[in-house]
Amino acid sequence: MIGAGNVGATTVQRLAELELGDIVMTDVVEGMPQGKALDLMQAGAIKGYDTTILGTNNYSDIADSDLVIITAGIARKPGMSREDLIKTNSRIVGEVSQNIAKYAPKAVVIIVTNPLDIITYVAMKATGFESKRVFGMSGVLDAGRFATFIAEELKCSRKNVQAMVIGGHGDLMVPLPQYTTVSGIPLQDLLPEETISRLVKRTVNGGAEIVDLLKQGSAFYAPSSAIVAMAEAIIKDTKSVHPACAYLDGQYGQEGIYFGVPVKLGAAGVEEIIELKLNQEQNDILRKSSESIRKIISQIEI
Ligand code: TXD
Repeated sequence: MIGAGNVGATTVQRLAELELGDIVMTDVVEGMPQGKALDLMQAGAIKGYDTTILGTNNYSDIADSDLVIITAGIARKPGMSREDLIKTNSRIVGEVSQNIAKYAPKAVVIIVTNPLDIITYVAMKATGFESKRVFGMSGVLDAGRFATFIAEELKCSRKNVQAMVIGGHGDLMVPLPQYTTVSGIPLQDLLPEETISRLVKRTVNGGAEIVDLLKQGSAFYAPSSAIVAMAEAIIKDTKSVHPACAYLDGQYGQEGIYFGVPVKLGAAGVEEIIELKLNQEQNDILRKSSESIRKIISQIEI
């Protein structure tokens, strides 16, 4: 785990509890990953897990990792433009990626740092890894938010809802009601169109709703659960289907950019990209989203 902040440390906690493998957690802040790792090891004595967790400030400790998750970066601060954030986080993740290539050249890499669609591209270029081994987390989180709002509206179990959200991570995400079901029942048979579009809007605004409430920082409980769902698919080679920020090579009419699409995840990373039929409005948002991503990546230096 690169970055031991809110998302990084919470993900490590969840992974440790599942005993999926030994974990190394790094950060630039001295002592902090070491302190959190010690705390998490001691939790194992009480909670009952034997996962080894090493906190460190040295990249060399990630040697030969099978899976690397990048949550390192800074959040946007008041007065900072989106471009400034792109510059800073591209620089951080560019450096992290070079170290992954050096010390863990066979790893599958999951990117979490925002702006996700851009930073995932930076990581793919900077590691030099084949694109199926470098991808981002956002769709699982966004689908989890959509599922929560649907379950609340229907007063049913969240566990029954299977939601699908694709597109960019941000204003241009595309929740897909026609590919969302409740125990196999199409969502559109259960809720009127106006209600569904209200829930879609709340999903698109889902991250901002939490930022506004927290006043400081952003969501990390649901994001860490989403990362674990993807990590588990890779570690156990389950071939689970999840939305992920994946490199498109002609799929969805796009080439050379990353954005959210349904994929099959296994030990090799993104083992297949699944193409869905979309309606006109959804296709239009995807086109807009891809144009804005393409414009930004054409301007950044890697
Ligand atoms: O859906 C998604 N993809 C997201 C993305 C959901 C939630 C959070 N999302 C993004 O993840 C968020 O916008 C941030 O870009 C990252 C991490 O979020 P988090 O909430 O964990 O941020 P923190 O708590 O500020 O943690 C970031 C840590 C912090 O401890 C820094 O010291 C560290 O990153 N950091 C570094 N670690 C290692 N190496 C370098 N160079 C470095 N720079 C900063």
